[in-house]
Amino acid sequence: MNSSLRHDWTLAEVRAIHDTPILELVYRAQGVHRAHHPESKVQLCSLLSIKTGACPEDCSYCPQSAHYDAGVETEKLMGVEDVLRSAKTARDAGASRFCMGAAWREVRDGDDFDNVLQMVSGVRDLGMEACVTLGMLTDDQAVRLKRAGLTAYNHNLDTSREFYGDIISTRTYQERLDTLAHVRDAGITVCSGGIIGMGESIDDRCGMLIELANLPKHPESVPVNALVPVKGTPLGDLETVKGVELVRMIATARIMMPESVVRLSAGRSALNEEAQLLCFMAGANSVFYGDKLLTTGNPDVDGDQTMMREAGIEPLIPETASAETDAA
Ligand code: SAM
Ligand code: DTB
Ligand code: SF4
Repeated sequence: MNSSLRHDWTLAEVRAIHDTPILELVYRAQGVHRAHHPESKVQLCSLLSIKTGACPEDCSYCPQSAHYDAGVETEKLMGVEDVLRSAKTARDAGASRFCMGAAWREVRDGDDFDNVLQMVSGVRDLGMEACVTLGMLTDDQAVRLKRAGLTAYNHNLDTSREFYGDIISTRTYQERLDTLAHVRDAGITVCSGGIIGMGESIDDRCGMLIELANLPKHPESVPVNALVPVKGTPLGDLETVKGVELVRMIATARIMMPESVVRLSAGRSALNEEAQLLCFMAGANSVFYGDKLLTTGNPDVDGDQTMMREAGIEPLIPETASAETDAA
């Protein structure tokens, strides 16, 4: 473990970083970035909703919750072949990680989980990293996912411990942390981050980053989402966050967790190109790539390719993208 990585951040310290004048903050974050990551490279991750809607949880940001009517069509678990066809299309368009999301509260053993295991090994066989986000997980289920070849498990803390109850009442912060521990113990890399723009305070944003950085090991990837307000959800009428708020959050995450991949995630459609480039300057080195997130839109592939080409940004292809390198 790298002893220069810190796990003892305090709120006062993190607030001071977050609130630094923006040009100074971005300069500092870019310095940290260059010390730990190749410059001008951004990983392209594609996302697919493999099971959509009718979720029993009441997460107030989420259009897939059965508690609200956000007009999302419910769909049962997709077939393995269809998922792998979609993964191949994403790979051929340049993605190196394929992320599969299911609107489940938790994983249940049985046919559906067995099919997800087949999806994971099929994606790895295509030479891509495989990530899933399936809700809560037991230690045994995490081990089975690892055996199937899973690269990363996405499970977001979403906000601070203090604000969590204002957003979700059907599960606790501790349950989130327990699943992250099962993932870590199984030897799967951890993808965990959160959402800004849900009515939380700046201290809540910093508090969430502290929870992530003070875990025994930093998550290997940290998605920073801006709320996509969806009509019908309790947060559907909120305004989208300003680009500069994402820049501050990304820069602060980059400085606190120097080796992690920081993903500029949901909310990119509401940002112009310049704001996105400032996020990359602040240390974001991954995006969701493909016309759709789970149920909402994302910048289209052609536009992203043009933006990257004009900016001289190249795809970051991790060694773990190749199935052969991860036989252990
Ligand atoms: N059901 C699983 C869970 O909650 O962990 C996996 C799927 S869930 C949709 C994955 C993540 O999507 C959430 O943790 C949240 O961070 C993000 N998300 C959901 N709705 C969103 C929205 N409207 N805007 C931004 N992010 C959102
Ligand atoms: C993450 O942090 N963001 C992604 C992924 N992990 C699963 C999900 C974003 C969802 C945005 C709303 C939607 O499309 O339904
Ligand atoms: Fe369900 Fe996940 Fe959406 Fe919460 S965020 S309602 S658990 S799909």
